[in-house]
Amino acid sequence: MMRTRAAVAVAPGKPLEVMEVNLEGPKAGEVLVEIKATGLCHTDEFTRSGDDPEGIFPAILGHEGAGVVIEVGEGVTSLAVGDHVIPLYTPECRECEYCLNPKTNLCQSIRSTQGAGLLPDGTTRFSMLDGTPIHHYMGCSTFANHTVVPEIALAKVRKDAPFDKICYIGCGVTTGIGAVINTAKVEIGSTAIVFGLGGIGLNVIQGLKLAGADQIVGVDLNPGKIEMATHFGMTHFVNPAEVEGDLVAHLVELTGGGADYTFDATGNVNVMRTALEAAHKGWGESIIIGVAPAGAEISTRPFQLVTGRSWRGTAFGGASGRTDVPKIVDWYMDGKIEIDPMITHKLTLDQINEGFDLMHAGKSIRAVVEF
Ligand code: NAD
Ligand code: AHE
Ligand code: ZN
Repeated sequence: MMRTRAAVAVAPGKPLEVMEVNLEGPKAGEVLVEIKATGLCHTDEFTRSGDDPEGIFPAILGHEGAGVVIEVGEGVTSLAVGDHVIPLYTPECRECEYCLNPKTNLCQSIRSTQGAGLLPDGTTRFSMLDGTPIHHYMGCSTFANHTVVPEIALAKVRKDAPFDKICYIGCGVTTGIGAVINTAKVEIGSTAIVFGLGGIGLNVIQGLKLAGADQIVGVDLNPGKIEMATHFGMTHFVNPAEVEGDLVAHLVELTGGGADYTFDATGNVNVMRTALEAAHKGWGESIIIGVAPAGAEISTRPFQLVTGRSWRGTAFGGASGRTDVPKIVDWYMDGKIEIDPMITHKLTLDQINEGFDLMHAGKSIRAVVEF
């Protein structure tokens, strides 16, 4: 048992509370990681706010981290003390029915305990100093200076990559770029529309440029996002608040009949409908990335699908983390993709709630907490 500092989500809708917590050492198949940096993703805020139907409290949130292996539990063979790692909320056991099917990245080997805020043996390693158990979150809990993660949920990455940048590969970068490359499999010369130019949408844009898309339309209510999106490859910007008449009709005209690929990175179900309907008749594919509020449902006229549009979704950009994440770290180190401009704010753990304020104000792309 050791002590570490963590930002604890004590109750839904409450600010995180930074405190000392107890952390038990790694059991069989588990690894103790010292987190060096973590990003704040909109999904953390979704859970903190109380909107996530899967939200459990008290919990240590955070799923976009990077750090160093401090101790390995019994039977751990793929990692050693001193390795640099990125925790994976979508693990890769390489043995389950899902891992063995190339059509999905959704490893299910530990999904039930992970969803219950526990490690695979059904218990938690975190507790308050008075002994109250604290739940894990998405199997990662990176809003803590130290965390325990299953071996199958850690990608080993090169040691020369900076933690304060590659932590973002733990969710936003991989989700956005992967949605383009793994899920949509966008071809050179495609047209695309990206709804929501935040931490995920900008990475969709970066992925589209990498894939060789010709037209990349960005849609956002916040014109403050134009400069950054243009930097990453956006060719046209549309602010729905400034469009007179029907937004779908406007986008269909702008893309010459609808886009080959559209992406929702807002989590708003009305936007998801617009995205589907702005996809090209006959072949357009719309990919849902955004996480919608509890109870929200998507709808459209079935005719939209009958006439050849398809609706799809993606988690963690379709990436198999232990295999793909080290490669994305290489892409960053080789200059194939950019991360630095998107890390707009650096915070200490004590300032973590300011990161959520910046997110709400639309002022940050990614705020990163450095330990
Ligand atoms: P963010 O807050 O950084 O960005 C959201 C953007 O959407 C903002 O720029 C905002 O101005 C814009 N927006 C909001 N309403 C809009 C509207 N009606 N029309 C156009 N633009 C609008 O959030 P983020 O971190 O980029 O996350 C985006 C979504 O993706 C969230 O729902 C998050 O939970 C989800 N997400 C999903 C996955 C996955 O694996 N599927 C991974 C990470 C995040
Ligand atoms: N708990 C929410 C759904 C949350 C969700 O969709 N999570 C994504 C990752 S978002 C990362 O920022 C995911 O990977 N889902 C797959 C899974 O198995 O959870 C709810 O609505 O219940
Ligand atoms: Zn995320």
